[in-house]
Amino acid sequence: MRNLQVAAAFLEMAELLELSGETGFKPVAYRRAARTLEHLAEDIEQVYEEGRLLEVPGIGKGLAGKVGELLTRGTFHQLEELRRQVPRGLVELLAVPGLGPRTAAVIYRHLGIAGLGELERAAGEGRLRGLPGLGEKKEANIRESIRRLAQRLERAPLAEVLPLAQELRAALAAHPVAVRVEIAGSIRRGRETVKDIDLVAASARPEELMDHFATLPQVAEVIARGETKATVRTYAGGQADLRVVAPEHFAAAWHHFTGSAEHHVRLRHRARERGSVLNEYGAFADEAGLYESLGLPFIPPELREDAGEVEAAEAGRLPELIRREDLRGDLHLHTRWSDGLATVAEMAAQARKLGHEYIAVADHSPSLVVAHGLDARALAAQRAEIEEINGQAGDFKVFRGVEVDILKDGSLDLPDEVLRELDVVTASVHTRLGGDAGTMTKRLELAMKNPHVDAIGHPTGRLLGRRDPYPLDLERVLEVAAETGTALELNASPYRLDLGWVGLKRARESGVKVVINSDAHSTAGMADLAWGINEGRRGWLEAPDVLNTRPREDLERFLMRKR
Ligand code: DGT
Ligand code: CA
Ligand code: ZN
Repeated sequence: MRNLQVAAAFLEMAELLELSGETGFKPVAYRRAARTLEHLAEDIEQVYEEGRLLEVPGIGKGLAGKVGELLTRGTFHQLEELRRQVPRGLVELLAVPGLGPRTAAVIYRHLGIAGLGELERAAGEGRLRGLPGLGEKKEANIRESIRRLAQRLERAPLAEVLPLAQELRAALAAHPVAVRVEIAGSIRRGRETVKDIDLVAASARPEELMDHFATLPQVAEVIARGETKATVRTYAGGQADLRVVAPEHFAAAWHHFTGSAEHHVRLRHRARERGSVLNEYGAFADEAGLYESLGLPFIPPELREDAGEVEAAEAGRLPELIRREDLRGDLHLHTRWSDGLATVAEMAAQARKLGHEYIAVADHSPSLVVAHGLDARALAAQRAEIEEINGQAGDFKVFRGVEVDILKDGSLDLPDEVLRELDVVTASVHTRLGGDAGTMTKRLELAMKNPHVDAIGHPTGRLLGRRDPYPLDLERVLEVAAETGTALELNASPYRLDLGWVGLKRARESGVKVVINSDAHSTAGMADLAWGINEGRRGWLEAPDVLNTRPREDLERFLMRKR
């Protein structure tokens, strides 16, 4: 978590330097350090505490000092200085995909434009073309990017917001007048995208806590402030709300601001039927007490979506939700053989550190040329490497697998003789995503009917905030998955979370097995499984619904069934 935050601060620094006209090596150095940190498997905080910062590639004395300042203060001096100097509207322009700091600086210098609204107008009026480095085409691209950005700015992926929310929570909780501070809203419910950060605090002195909130280094501006509520804009770009309540009302308020609004409607209805009322001013020791007052067991936040959880609670049939500790392995990992950054051995070593009992290497197949897909010969060569690792791995096992492309007619990108030899075959669609529901469903159906395919990777192809799922008859897919004994992947990349929670819930109800995979392309990416667990919980999954909670022999039996 901290690694990504330090990386983000360095990226911001590089951008601010370029916006302020700096062209030398400095921005490059910050960027390089940021990239290193993004892929660093070790926790930077630990590296810092052990005094080993200078061993990290790309981090010299100067940057090491800044890492130290970031880890202890959450910011560093030069960054604060530049944030003051560079106009905010200019920074805002960088949110436009494809618009870099150099171009933004040019637009600012020539047209005095600092702000998305102004940029949109200028692009619409054709005033950008003709500026140094800007033509008609680039102007059109900027117009299109602004349009897409407007949609995306509304909701950000959870993974981009949660670390900041945790930081704000901790900073508030550290203040002497705070009795308790917690994250609420969609973040607490683990929704895959969120609109803003909701924080609830218990304190007898709300004014002081809100003063503290307003001056946190992460806070750029106070948007609104009342007696017990403050809304701020953070440097990351989003908003954060803080509500402060008296300690005796904390549990009720935390529950209220956790939502969802739909879940609350159901609860209020139930309260009325039982002759009581439910609002944020109730006095409960904790949330369990609140549910108990309604004659219900505690309902975990991930389930509070009015998706049947109140009925299930009433009937004593709430699921026992899967936890991260339940996972014993990860069956979709890319290595340097295709487009991954680490070797098989490095991925295996990291997996053992994470406590896994097994992994499957699943590099791409030949038709995915951009990702250096593997043909039969490359797979055979990889086999030798994997067998050597397994020879020295004791109880740990590396399964041989592939992420084979589902081609346009539903056939697979590798012949059956090749697939038969592998332990785990995950079949995914990566190209020709534009088909109609009939076509796309048929492609998945045919892939599942192949006797060697164990799972379908990222079944709907969605990329959160960037690409819609392709149209699919999910009920038909579930039917064939159940018939053929094919598992569906819950791809744990925080930008996919595919299959999503609504589909997962249906998969479970249909008796279809799910496999939660990181789809990691680096050792650091293997930690993404946590996002998958979060989505799985929202999808009501229990450990037995998920293939990779099984002990190895048990998993091997499942994998053998289909070939
Ligand atoms: P978001 O922000 O769109 O990702 O989703 P939420 O659920 O965090 O929504 P938000 O931030 O508007 O409100 C946080 C919680 O506060 C929400 O889940 C329930 C409660 N809440 C807010 N506004 C209302 C309302 O008008 N009626 C009810 N019943 N509850 C509300
Ligand atoms: Ca919210
Ligand atoms: Zn894939």
